[in-house]
Parts: sequence; C-alpha cells; structure tokens
Amino acid sequence: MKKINSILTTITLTVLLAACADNKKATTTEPSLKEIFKDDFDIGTALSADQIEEKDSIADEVIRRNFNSLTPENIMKSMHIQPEWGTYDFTPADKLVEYSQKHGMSVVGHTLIWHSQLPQFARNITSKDSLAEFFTNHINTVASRYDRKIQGWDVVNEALNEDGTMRESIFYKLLGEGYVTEAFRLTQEAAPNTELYYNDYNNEQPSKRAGCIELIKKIQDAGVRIDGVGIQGHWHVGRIPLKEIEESILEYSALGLKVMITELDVEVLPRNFQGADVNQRMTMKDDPAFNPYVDGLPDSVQQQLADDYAALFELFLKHKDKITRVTFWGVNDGQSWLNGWPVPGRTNHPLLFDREFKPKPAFYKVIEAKKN
Ligand code: 9MR
Repeated sequence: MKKINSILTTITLTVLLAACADNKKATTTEPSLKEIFKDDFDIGTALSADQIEEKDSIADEVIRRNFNSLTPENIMKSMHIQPEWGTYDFTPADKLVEYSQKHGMSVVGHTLIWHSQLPQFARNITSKDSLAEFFTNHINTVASRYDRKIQGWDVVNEALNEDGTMRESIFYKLLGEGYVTEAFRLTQEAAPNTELYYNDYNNEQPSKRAGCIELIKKIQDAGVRIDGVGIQGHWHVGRIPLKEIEESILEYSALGLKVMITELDVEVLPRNFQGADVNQRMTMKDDPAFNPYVDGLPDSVQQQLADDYAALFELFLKHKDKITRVTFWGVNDGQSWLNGWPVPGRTNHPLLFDREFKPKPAFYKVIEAKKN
C-alpha cells in the first residue's frame, strides 16, 4: 500500500511539475509591455507591500518582464512612512528603491501630501502651527531621503473637488489654499533632483480640469517648479471619456508639463458614480446583481474591456510626445483595490493580467494598438 501511495505521489508531482513548466513557458514567450512601448513612454505598475518583498515569484516575474516604473501602492503614504510623530519607517521604501536599482527601473514616490491615509496623530491636529510643523518636517525628511533615488514625487494628491474648487481637507482648512504651492516649494528644496507632480482622479473632466489648471498656474506663477500632472485614470468599461482625456493631454501639456496616466484601471462592475474618492461608498451590499462576475468575465465584457484599453493606448500613442508614463494600478486583477471598493468583497477584473497572472484579451489588444 505504501509503495502504491509513493508511486501515486511521484506521478502527481511529475504531472504538476510538467503543468508548471508549461505555464512558465507560456508566460516567458509573451510580449513584454515595457519592450513594446520602449520608444513611447514608461510602463508602470503599483506594487503592494508583498510584491516589494518579492514574496510571490510569479508576480515578480510578471513585474520584471513588463514594467520599468514602480509606484508603491501604499507604503510611502504618510500613515505608513511616519506612523508616529517624528518616527519614520523607511524599511519598505528603501527595499523598493533597492529592488528598482537591481532591475533598472524607476520609482515614483506616492505621495507626500494627501488628506487620506494620514497617521492618526496628524488627523487629530487642530492647530495651524502643529499642522505646518508636521507638513514641513514630513516633506523635508521624506523627500530629501529619496532625492537621486527616485524619479519623481506625487507631491500633492487629490486636492480638488469635482467642480474644480479646493477640497476642504485638513490642509486646506488649517493652512489655507496656498498649501499646495508651499508643498511644491518645500519638496523642490528638499529634493532638487526629483521631478514634482500633481496627481488627481477625474481631472480630465472639464470642471475639475479647469480647477487643476488654475492650481498649476498658481504654482508656476509663484516661481515654484512643477514638472508633471498625473491623470489617475480610474475609468469604467464602456464609458471611457476619450474626448476629455485628449483635451486634457493637450491642455496640461500646453502648460509645459509632462503628462502621466498614473493609476490606470478599467472597472467592469456596476457603479453609480465616477471617480476614486476612497471615502465614497455604495450601500447595496448583499445583492448579487452588484457582483455579477464572480466566476469570470463573460466574453462580451471581456471584449469591451479589450476594446476600451485598445482605444486608450491608441490615444496615448497619438500623444506619445506629451505622455511620459502610463502606470497601471496593480499588477493583476486579484490585487486590485476595486475588489474592495466602493462595495467590499466583490470580484473585479480591471487590469491586463487575470488572477493567475495570465494576460487577458485586453493585454493583446494593447500590444496590437502599437502595431496598428
Ligand atoms: O490602492 C490603494 C488601496 O490599497 C488603499 O486601501 C487606498 C486607501 O486610501 O488607496 C488606494 O490607492 C489610491 C491612491 O493612493 C490614490 N488614488 C486613488 C487610489 C484608489 O483608491
């Protein structure tokens, strides 16, 4: 009996190993996104803490093969990098820099000043002086540490409302609207060799775009450096605002800025609003109608997703002289923040690689967009 068991185990292992080898072959013969677009723009991805630690070898292979720009999805946000007043945890960010250097990739720091994911102590601040102290120390300490080690910073993230007015964040309320320019001025001093970006979602939409342009002009008029603007690119299948995106690329570029698509994903699940405000939620929790693709995407949606990605990349290629980077917000569908927002526990499919890290039809359509 023991012998039979051992023979069975050997057979099973052999079959498994053969399957793995096949799988590996399939991925290593795929085209590489960063190679395909190497003369056009950088291709980036957001990395989770585990991916920075290289915990999953398949993820690691897909990352190294396809991307040349890395954005930390969370670990450089202030709640992680300065969890207590004056106490910094640089370990994961240092690891990311080391990883990027080892593989000849660049890093975009995300993000210095954002109203969300603030450390608890900062959320409790009520005086202007204390907030100004946190603001200045945080930028000086974090930005100077990574100067010459990273390519750029999302200096300020999501400072605007949908109508283009300033978001009433803790920074706006206590420091006044000049805080954005001040953040860029401090970062420019602390990190003179690092590019400085303003990053937001929906800033391709006309009203928010107008507010964004006004904000950028204020920074420029103050004689402070700003190098680029990030259009995050959290869009929805079948509803990609191509016209607004193109207008935005042209208008931002006319300000002398590099244009970047910084957090690209195309959501496929039902939603009743646009954008990426992490505080916004939908309430229809348990209705299966709001989680329709638990077992995979039907062909029609898969095709629409592929067509949408193709249209986006055709547009990006048309303006490749103005666009320096296209970053996806995650490596594969399983990692995407959209599985948990705005309704927790859904199965979303917004990226080019599926949960098994296999390229989806959208991946091949993106590659084809280059050939056309
Ligand atoms: O993808 C990030 C997710 O893991 C975090 O829980 C979330 C918390 O705020 O932030 C997500 O990333 C956001 C990014 O930093 C800024 N733009 C919107 C992104 C999606 O919420």
